Amino acid sequence: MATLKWWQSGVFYQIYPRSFADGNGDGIGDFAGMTTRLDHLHDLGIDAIWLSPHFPSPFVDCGYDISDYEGVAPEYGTLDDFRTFLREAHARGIRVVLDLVLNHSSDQHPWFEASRANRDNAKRDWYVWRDGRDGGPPNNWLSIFGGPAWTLDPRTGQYYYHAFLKEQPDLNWRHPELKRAMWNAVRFWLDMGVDGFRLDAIGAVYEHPDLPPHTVPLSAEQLLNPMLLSQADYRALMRWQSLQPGLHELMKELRALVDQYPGDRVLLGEDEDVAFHGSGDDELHLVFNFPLMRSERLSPAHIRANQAERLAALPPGAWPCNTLGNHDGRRAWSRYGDGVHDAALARLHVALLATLRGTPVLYNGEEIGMTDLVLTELGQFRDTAAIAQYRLLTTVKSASPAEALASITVTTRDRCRGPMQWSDAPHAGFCPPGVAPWLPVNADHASGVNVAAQRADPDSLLGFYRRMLALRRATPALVAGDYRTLAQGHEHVFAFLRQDAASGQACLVALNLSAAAQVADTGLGARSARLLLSSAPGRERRVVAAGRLALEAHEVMIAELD
Ligand SMILES: [Ca+2]
Ligand SMILES: [Ca+2]
Repeated sequence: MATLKWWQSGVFYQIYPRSFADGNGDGIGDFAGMTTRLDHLHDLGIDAIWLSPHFPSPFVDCGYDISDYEGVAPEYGTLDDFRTFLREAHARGIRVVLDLVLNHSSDQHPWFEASRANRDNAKRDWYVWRDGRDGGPPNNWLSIFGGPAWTLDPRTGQYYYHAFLKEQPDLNWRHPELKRAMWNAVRFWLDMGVDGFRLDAIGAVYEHPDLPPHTVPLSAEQLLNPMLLSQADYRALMRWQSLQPGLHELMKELRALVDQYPGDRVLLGEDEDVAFHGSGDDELHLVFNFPLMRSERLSPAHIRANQAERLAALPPGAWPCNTLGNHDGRRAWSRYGDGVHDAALARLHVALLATLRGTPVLYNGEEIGMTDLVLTELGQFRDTAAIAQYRLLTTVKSASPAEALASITVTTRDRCRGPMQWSDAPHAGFCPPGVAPWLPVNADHASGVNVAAQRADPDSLLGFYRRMLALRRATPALVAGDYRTLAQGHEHVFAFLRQDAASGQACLVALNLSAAAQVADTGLGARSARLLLSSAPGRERRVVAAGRLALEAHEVMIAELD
């Protein structure tokens, strides 16, 4: 295990800063609040924080529209508050990884304000400007959030390109000055001591310079929201707007920059394409295994197929990275639950992430079983994309307000961005009583879904997360071991072996994803194993017959082979 880097052996935890902890009592999360809650993360047993964007932003796309790459959003505090947070995290052995949005800035970034001022401005070509055609936009490209990807700027009579919202103009990465300015921002944070970056939407960085139109025959209705298309249609639609030549060279360049710093700074890509590992170790260190998430239920067949495909696809030297939730999707509890056994399933989810080969990335609130936030009035929504979708539904598609509200309630990204639930106090202890939090707090904080209640109860989900992460930390086979599936054809039990050559340790992991007791033949014969962890209450047998596992309903069983 000694040869592994911290980002291989460690557990990552994503914080959505606006919703984590409010330190100054204005209803918005901030660095002062995050700093006071670092002990929770230390006790949880994580090794690194990935912070969603904390930069100054008009917040049109929830912070992913940045107006200063070297600053801190005033509502989150000051650079000094950031430095304090970083120092206190490091003092607890926790690394800090920032979000890096390369594709676009805010339209209120001074770079764009200069760029749009006139055609001769030195920063004109830091963005993607083109003349219109036949009285319309330069071509038929679409924004990933819906609508045309081009917006006319009357001041100079040209269109600018935006892969996302019109308030997020794309940066032109073919311009050397722009590149230099962004690399300076990267160095600014690395010099301060941050431990790396999670790269946002990297596939969109370059677009085809000749602007070939897309030729996907889709209905006007389908084109309203490209994010709802099938993977194949979406890829075809975005063929000239994503994954263009030059991207891997750019990643290599960024990697070389990061490698100039000591301490194994890390790059984690918001992309599932293993090509971003380069030859294995010359582009990004980690690339998310998003296909694992892409299932309504986490069945043994789905997980086995995912692992077989994923591990085979990684280039030599590349390290896997698994996650089940983030700031864009649904809460894992709600998404993969069945409405009946959700508490047991949540234990299986963290056990899966903590025992599969690769780096686990957790999402804040998962450890206490936070559920999807259900908003009931349009005025509560903060997700601009959802509000835009509501307008679209009620105008273009003639939906009633109630129908449109019902639709966006289940698709909005706000559902997983509710304030962290610290206690059963008003607003779950996120912000003071009498202050309105920026998004409503889920009512279930009053019935046990909070940190304080679960800290006091070793049998809580939080207690299980802590046991699971502590076991991972103490067990070389679970971190460094290779991976071999057992009981291959079992419909309900996902079982596998993690064997670490260096320590000689071998661990058996068995996850019963069904609500009934199961027996699984592992092919390990008469070997015995010593139980390290079980989620079944009162499991007394400390020795397990490794060849034939008897599992209780939804049991997580981890045992070390003798
Ligand atoms: Ca605040
Ligand atoms: Ca771009």
